Amino acid sequence: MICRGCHANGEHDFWEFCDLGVQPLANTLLTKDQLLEPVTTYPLRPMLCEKCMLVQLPDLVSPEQTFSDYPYFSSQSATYVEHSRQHADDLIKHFLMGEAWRREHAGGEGRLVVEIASNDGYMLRHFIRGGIERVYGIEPARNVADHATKRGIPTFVDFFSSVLASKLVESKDGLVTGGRADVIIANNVLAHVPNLSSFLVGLRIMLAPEGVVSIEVPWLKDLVDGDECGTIYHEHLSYFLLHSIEYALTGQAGGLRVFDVEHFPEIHGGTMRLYLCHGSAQHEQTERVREWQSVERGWLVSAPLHHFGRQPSALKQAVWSFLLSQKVIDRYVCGYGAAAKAATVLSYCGVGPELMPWIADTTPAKWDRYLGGTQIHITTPLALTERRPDVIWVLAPNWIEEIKSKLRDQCDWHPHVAWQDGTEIRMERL
Ligand code: DWN
Repeated sequence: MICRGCHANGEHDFWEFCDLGVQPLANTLLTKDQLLEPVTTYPLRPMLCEKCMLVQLPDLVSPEQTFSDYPYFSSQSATYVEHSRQHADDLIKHFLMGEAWRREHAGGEGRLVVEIASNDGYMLRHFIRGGIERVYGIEPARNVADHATKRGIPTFVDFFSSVLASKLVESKDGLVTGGRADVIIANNVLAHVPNLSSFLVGLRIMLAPEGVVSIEVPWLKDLVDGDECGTIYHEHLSYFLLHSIEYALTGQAGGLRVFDVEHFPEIHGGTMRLYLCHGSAQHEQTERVREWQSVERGWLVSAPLHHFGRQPSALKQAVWSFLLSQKVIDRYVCGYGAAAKAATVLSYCGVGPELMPWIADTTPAKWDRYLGGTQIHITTPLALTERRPDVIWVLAPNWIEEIKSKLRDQCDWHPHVAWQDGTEIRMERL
């Protein structure tokens, strides 16, 4: 194994982070006919690189296999849409209207914003609304990119890499007008990238001299402290600390530096947002970066990473005890939110339709499919009103407040709502 971050490859450089058994890909959503066919499973055993502290899975699955037809649409969560609107407005205010930008662009072609993994256009539409002259997305999943295109957001269907970055910067015609970007956004994509060096070099190639890259990625410290083993699945190849990203940036992918960092504990189980620029750019490093580095150092000394391996089996016990206790008193339990993290948890715990027959989800692309590895049916939220379950287990606990509020509006029979909180399943009356 070669570390994706620092390229360490010694036998003693890696340490097993946790063992989630063998599982199908989290977003394997089967049709009824496919239920009779074998499902391919892959080991889910992330390793920790002791040199750069990057937790990672080996490349077992090609990105094409995972992302060619993708059922995740960022716009499904109002909380996330609002978070992204504020993010876009902040980027415009701080980096696209300032003095540095005016100096660099006097007489130029206008501001350029590029988003990598732009999904259904949930974010870029705010830059178009904000009057930014040139905006485009890069999204590998054609079915998702089509939604963005229909919304009027130019979207280039491909995986981002150093080769693609050079091609796009040089491009003179067509959808992409070429040139270097003033702002590059890469939210919830770094974890999915097999060739991290090529990705980071691509950012450097594509970034204007005083431009800014804004990256959001789940923070490993939140994953560990919050016991969130559900967010470990094959799509997520890497689990980052700021430390491991800075390590990668000083290696082969050098040339960029982190100048600011922010924490969003409520987004996707705990997200860090990093701001990067060229090493020679004028953006000064903030005090927040030094504080963050020191928090991570102190945390690593307490060695929590070495204890995480116990978390999955503790969660399995909690899940079984919750489901069996409901079965004993004859309560009808359904799920809500067929998230990728739900697939990991249910598959690892061995939960099937006999304990939870269906999951409601607002995403049309998931309806009438079965969660691979569990064979649980996914259906529309209308099923809640029709079947009036006693307990609704929210399987996307990262959006618990938003979902509870929707359920309060829809479920006038006041069912119980359950959700995972670390290694516990909490439950309350709606
Ligand atoms: O990196 C990734 C991220 C950030 O999101 C991906 N690889 C895939 C995805 O992970 P996920 O599937 O675990 O994400 P969510 O956002 O936790 O998924 C929530 C699910 O719940 C979606 O299927 C949409 C659904 N949902 C719903 O039915 N009603 C969500 C909300 C908020 C709702 O109100």
